[in-house]
Amino acid sequence: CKKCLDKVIDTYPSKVKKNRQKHMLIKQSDETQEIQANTRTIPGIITNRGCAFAGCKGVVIGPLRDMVHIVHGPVGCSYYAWGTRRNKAKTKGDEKNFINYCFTTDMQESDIVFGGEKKLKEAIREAVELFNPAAITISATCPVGLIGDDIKSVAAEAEKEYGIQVLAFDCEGYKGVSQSAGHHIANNILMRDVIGKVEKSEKEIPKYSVNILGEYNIGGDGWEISRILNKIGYEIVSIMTGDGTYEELKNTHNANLNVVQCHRSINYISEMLETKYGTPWLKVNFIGVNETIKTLRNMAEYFGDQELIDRTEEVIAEELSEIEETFEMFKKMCEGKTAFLYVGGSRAHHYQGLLKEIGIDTVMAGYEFGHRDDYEGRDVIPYIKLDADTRNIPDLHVEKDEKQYRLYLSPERLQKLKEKMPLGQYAGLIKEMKDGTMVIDDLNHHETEALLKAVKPDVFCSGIKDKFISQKMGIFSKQLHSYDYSGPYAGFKGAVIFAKDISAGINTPTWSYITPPWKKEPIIEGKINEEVN
Ligand code: CFM
Ligand code: HCA
Repeated sequence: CKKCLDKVIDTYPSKVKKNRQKHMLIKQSDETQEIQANTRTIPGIITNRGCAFAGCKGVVIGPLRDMVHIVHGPVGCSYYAWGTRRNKAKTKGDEKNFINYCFTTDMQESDIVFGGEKKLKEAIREAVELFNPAAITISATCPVGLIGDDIKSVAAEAEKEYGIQVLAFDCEGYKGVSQSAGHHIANNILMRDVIGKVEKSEKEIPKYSVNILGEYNIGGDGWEISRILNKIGYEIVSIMTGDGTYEELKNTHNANLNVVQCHRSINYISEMLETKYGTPWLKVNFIGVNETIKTLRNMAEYFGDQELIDRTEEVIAEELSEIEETFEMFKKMCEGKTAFLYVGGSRAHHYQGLLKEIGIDTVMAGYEFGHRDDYEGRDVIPYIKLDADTRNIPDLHVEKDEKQYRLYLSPERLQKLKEKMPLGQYAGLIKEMKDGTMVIDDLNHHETEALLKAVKPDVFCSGIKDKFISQKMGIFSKQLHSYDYSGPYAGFKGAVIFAKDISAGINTPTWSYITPPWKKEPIIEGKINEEVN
């Protein structure tokens, strides 16, 4: 509520208050609302954001399982990026899978002083000799950019020497204002150097061929989505990048539709694929029963064949009949509760429908690093002012590939469909929120604590950095990044697992044994001194 928000920011020095105000709003559908996003966090504020390295290596390229991903930097960055996102991967046949490993140059002080290129060359040699991977990536961490190691030349030399692709990512942590910069860097290199490498004739491309973009197989979500799509009759060419492979990635342009789950992390590639190869992209959401059904129906309508449409309905009916009873039971246990959602750049939107289905209202939602289009919809893109941090990560310019450009649908049919479904479009988080609910960008720890105290939602859906703040206050917290080691949450069966986990978390008697700090301590109210200019 407005009063809560005012109270939260009232304790700030005036400059900070002015800044933070622009990152918050109370939804009002009779107004066009604007939010400030993708700008620098004020130094000193405890943010949940990560860095460009996390977005590039940790999020986008890390899940590709048949490549060796070398982290060039101190061991801490490597350790941090080691399997922590729970992006699952399985070996199929004799394919390679290095997902359980952590490869690092383990830079020491002497490497920082004298340069780390020699160590990097050595690491590539070792990786090739020991693992013989399909390709190698090198991700730069902060010190690499600061000392000026030339990872691109090392990669180019290694490519010649070993005859495999070695991709260099200049994703030093300090680039941009968050993980988001790393997504962009990763998208550019994958598009420029990997996608498009396999030429196929039209006849070789299966009719119902799709790519799943922005799905990282956290807790097995990608597997559950693939199971449903395969059951209907779709062929998945490439999944980007959860349990994905270098070999599949090269083929990404050989599909008839791209479906985009996480818009934030992959919209650069989805746009470039359309420009270069003519493949349209459809914004989908496999989180929640209704959203999954809507997605499946949109996909079937895109292809337009009655047989596929009928098969889609058959699968929906079958899947629904398997979950309905259990789902209903959990709903009864959650009905009437409220939630806060604070996650990276898409889940704070994607989970609102699923929560609603089990009777939970979202009263506050926000992204760590979403851009204005993730909040307000892609229509605002032309009006977004780019600051220096964003301009630092250049857009990759692509043009129509005369040889491989194909239109599956006529431009007229595509235009018609665009009026019915989010093809090349995303309406953003704010649109679906109820009037009076709060939207907050880059929510920090002070604001988290103050708002939890003021609003006391029944569940706080967030990540590891703030989970325990909430639980020590007696408010159940569900991690929407790692799923608290549960999942999958996608699709029909995933919705039931989610409902079960939320219902257990809300209804456990644990919370009544916790006395929140505000019940036993006097609260010191105060104001931080204004800065002296
Ligand atoms: Fe996309 Fe993601 Fe997310 Fe993201 Fe992330 Fe993630 Fe996330 Mo953690 S790609 S934006 S950078 S859906 S790692 S799998 S959970 S913050 S909301
Ligand atoms: C990242 C990864 C992360 C962190 C999750 C969390 C993930 O931001 O680099 O803070 O709980 O999903 O693993 O978003």
